[in-house]
Amino acid sequence: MRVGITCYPTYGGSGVVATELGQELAARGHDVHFISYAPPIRMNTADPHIFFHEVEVVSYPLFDHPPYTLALATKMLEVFESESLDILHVHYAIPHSVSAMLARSMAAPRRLPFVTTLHGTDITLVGSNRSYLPITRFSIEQSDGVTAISNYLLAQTLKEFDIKRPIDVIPNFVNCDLYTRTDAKELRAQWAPNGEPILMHLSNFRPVKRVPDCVEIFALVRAKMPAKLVLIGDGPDRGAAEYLVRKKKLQKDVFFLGKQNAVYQKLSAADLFLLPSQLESFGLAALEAMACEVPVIATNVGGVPEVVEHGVDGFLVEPSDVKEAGRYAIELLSRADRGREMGQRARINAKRKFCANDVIPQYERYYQRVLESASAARA
Ligand code: GMT
Repeated sequence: MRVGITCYPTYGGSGVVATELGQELAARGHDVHFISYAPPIRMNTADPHIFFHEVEVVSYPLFDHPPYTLALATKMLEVFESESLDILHVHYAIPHSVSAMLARSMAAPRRLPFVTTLHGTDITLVGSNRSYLPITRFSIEQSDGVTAISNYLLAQTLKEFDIKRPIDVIPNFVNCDLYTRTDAKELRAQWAPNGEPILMHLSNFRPVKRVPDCVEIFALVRAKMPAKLVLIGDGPDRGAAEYLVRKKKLQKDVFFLGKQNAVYQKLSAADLFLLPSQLESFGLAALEAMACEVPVIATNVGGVPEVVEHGVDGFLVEPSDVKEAGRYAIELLSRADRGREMGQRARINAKRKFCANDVIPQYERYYQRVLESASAARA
């Protein structure tokens, strides 16, 4: 199949999932054409089945906001024509599904079906804003196929958007061969030279992630035992987290790594992963940690309980309940095995439910279904 994929190429869950999906499809022999304003961060440029098409957004003094949605639609059409795409798959409804809808109309009577995958804030935060709700609902209704990454997000979409069309749940996934616990002795020695337990967090540091809560939780742990905190990622709340670290005089124990690639290598050094988000439709970072045998303390919100089972893979607490999270962290890290057994169970569950080898064929079958119904509709 020749698949066009559009996503946000920056650090963020939806872009990561889209890129990994493209990579997995390419590994199965499909030709994958990424269409975006920059190459996605985790894109493997060496794969001969992977191509990148840059959307050039022309500016003009009249434009306060250059119309990216239109330039993207034009590029989608161009790639469809030059590469004979079979299908377009857009990740994050806004504005990608609107561009795909325009490209499909421009391509007619030739067939350019498109699938929209909903990831979370495109429904729960941005899409439900009244400035975007009607057009988001319209583009979801008009998509040839729609998938959501968790049962929670499916229910939320049906409720908030009053959508009448079917939406399939295809969960996020992890490459279980890549995301596996590796020997991280060097990293451990660098961050925790005296064998201290390492707590870790990975996100885009947006307010919804509540990164300062990681520091609060860590401070409770640190008051009871020597420990280190490694924060991976960057974004609007990094300053607030750094300030809190200074205020609590934890500078020697907290490391800010900024944006990182190959996070599986770093995750393998962790004893515990923290995801104290206000809301998560899935919580991909928690899954990546689980695959690397790291138990997770996360908030009991959105789709997280579909990923992390309380008391099995880690623990779930209410948002902003840093005290409860701190108690669980201290309990886990005080165990004789420091949570290793829980981490091993976490990997077993991650593999059982969310392994790329099982999830990618679901996408392939879904594309096939969409292509068949699109040709049936035309006939
Ligand atoms: O919150 C983020 O990391 C950004 C956002 C995105 O679309 O880039 O993430 C959403 O999609 C991820 C991948 O499907 C999910 O794992 C996240 O839970 C979801 N974020 C929220 O719902 C807040």
